[in-house]
Amino acid sequence: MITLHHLNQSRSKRIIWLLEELGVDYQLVTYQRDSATRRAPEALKAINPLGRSPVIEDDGLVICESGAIVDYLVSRYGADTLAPPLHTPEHARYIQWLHFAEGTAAFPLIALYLLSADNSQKCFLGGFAKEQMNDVLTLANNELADKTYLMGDQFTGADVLNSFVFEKVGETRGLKEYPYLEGYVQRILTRPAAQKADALEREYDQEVE
Ligand SMILES: N[C@@H](CCC(=O)N[C@@H](CS)C(=O)NCC(=O)O)C(=O)O
Repeated sequence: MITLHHLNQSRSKRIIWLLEELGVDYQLVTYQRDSATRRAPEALKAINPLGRSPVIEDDGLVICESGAIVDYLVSRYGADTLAPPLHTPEHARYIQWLHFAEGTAAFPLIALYLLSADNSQKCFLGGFAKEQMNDVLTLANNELADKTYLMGDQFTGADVLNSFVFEKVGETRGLKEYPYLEGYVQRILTRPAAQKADALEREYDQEVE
């Protein structure tokens, strides 16, 4: 059985969502952030020396990094459904979107979040991150102008992975200026597996009253 080391209010919710989409057996080991430092507890370092989530264990294999986890899980359990066929241009584009999520889209989101914790976005980094965030959202909005999902008609692991940034931006500032992206986010988040992940994330989040 797959084990997911899940930290509350984190990128890990996407992995619950993916496991639900795949319909595989899994169990959660849950951790709570320190409410002041926002860091994960020391216990998480027993499975990932960096003490970060998500982490999965499957057949004795431990894998960190949400992009790698999505790639691994889809390749092993959902290659026929949640990814375009291997060795096709579509598969190459799919891999590009997988890397985009953590390699490009997450940076401005995290920078803006950390600056907001300091109550100061009016600085070089704040302006830089806002511009990059708008670039990311514009790119995704244009891409989705004539598509149901990032890969066209097929819902894939890339949609699950990229949802982290789009969902968070939707919650904090809304996506009205990006109507195609806004419709897309509503569409993917109403999938039963996404709703289940949301419910489980809330259930295991001790910060939610
Ligand atoms: N690029 C990594 C980032 C992992 C990461 O930073 N996770 C955060 C939660 S979203 C975390 O565990 N933070 C706890 C800490 O830094 O102590 C991934 O995609 O898995």
